[in-house]
Amino acid sequence: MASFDTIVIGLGGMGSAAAYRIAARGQRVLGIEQFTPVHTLGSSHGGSRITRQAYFEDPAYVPLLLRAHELWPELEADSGLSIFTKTGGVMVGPPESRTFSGSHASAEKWGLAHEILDAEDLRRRFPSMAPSEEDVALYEAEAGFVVPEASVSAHLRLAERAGAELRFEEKVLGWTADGSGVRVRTSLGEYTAGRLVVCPGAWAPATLADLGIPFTIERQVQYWFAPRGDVGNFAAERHPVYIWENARGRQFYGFPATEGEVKVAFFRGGKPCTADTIDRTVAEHEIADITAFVGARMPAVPGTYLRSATCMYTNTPDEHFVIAPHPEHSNVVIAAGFSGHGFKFVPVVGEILADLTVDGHTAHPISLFDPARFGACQGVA
Ligand code: PYC
Repeated sequence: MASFDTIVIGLGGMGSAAAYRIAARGQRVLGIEQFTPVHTLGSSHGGSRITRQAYFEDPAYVPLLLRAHELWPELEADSGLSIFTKTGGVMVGPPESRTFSGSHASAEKWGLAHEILDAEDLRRRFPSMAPSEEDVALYEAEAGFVVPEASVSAHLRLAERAGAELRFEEKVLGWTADGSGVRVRTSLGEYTAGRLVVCPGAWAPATLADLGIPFTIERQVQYWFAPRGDVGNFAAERHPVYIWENARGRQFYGFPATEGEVKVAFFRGGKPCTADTIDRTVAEHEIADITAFVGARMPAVPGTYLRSATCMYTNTPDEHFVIAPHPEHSNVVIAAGFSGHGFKFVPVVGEILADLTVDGHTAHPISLFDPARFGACQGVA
C-alpha cells in the first residue's frame, strides 16, 4: 500500500492549491480527484470569478484578500498561465444594501482605496449601467476577475512539478484517522499518509458528514450573452466587474466581455440540489428571468442569449467558510463551505492549508471559519 506524507482529497479550486503549496514545502503529496483534471461538474468552471477587496460579507476577509492579490500574480509567473485580470469593480445598490454598505464599511476599516459614485456618476463613468436614482456604488480599482480553470491548471501543473502524485477519476469511498496516521479507501485502492486534507467542494455533505455541519448545496446558473451594440463597450480595459443588489436584496453580477461574450448570473437564490443529482438543464423561464432582471439595469447586456452552465455553491448557514483542523483528528484539515464566494481566495486558502498541515498552525486570521460555531462534532460518537 502506497504511503505519503499528506493526502489531499479533491483537486478542484481549493484542493489543487493545497496540493501545490504542501508539495512545495517538501512533503510527499498524493492528490485524489473523482473526475478528470479541470472538470466542469463542481464549482471551479465558467471562465471567470470576481475578485475584490472591499468585502461586503465581512471585513475580516480583507487581510486574506490582500494576500490573495499578492499570490495571483506569483502563480501566473510560476505557472506561465494568465489567470488574473484587474478591471476595477463596482458594488451597486441602495445606500442601505449589504452590497454597497458592507463594501464601504470594509474599505473604511482597512483604508482601501475606493470612490463612492452616485447614480449620475455611475451612468457617466460606465454607460452600460442604468441605475435608478436611489442607487449608489463603491468603485475599487483593485477588483477584477480570475479564470478558475486556469487557476486549477496552474496549481495542478505546479503540484506535479513539486513532486506530487495526482490521481484522477478515482473516487474516495471513505477515510479513517488515528494517532498513527490516515487511511483513504478509493474506488481503485487504499493509501496511507501522516496527514489528510479534505477539500470536497459540493460533495461536503457526504464527505464531511461526521462533522454534523448543515451544509446545503445550491444550484446556480451562469449565462452568456452577446451584448447589443458595440461589444467594445464591454472591453476589460473600460468595463468593471460588478455586483448589483436591488431594493429587495436580490443580487446579480457580471463581467466585461471575453471573446465577444458577457457573462452574468444571479448571486444566491438558486434551488437546493445535491452534487450527484443536480439538474443541469436550464429552463426557458430561467433565461427569461435573468434577461429581464439584468436588462432593466444594463439594457445592452442581454442582446442575444448564447448559452448557460450550471454550477454549485456549498453553503454554510452563515455563509462563512469552514477552514480548520478536524475537531476530532488533529492530523486532518478541512476546507469546505465556501458558500459561493470562495474562488477569489484560492491561493491564500492553499497557503493556509499548507500552514495547518505542515506547521500545525497559521498566522492568517481564520477564526471566522472555525466549525465549532456550528457545534461541529457535538453528539458524534
Ligand atoms: O464572490 O464576488 C463574489 C461572487 C459574485 C457572485 C458570486 N460570487
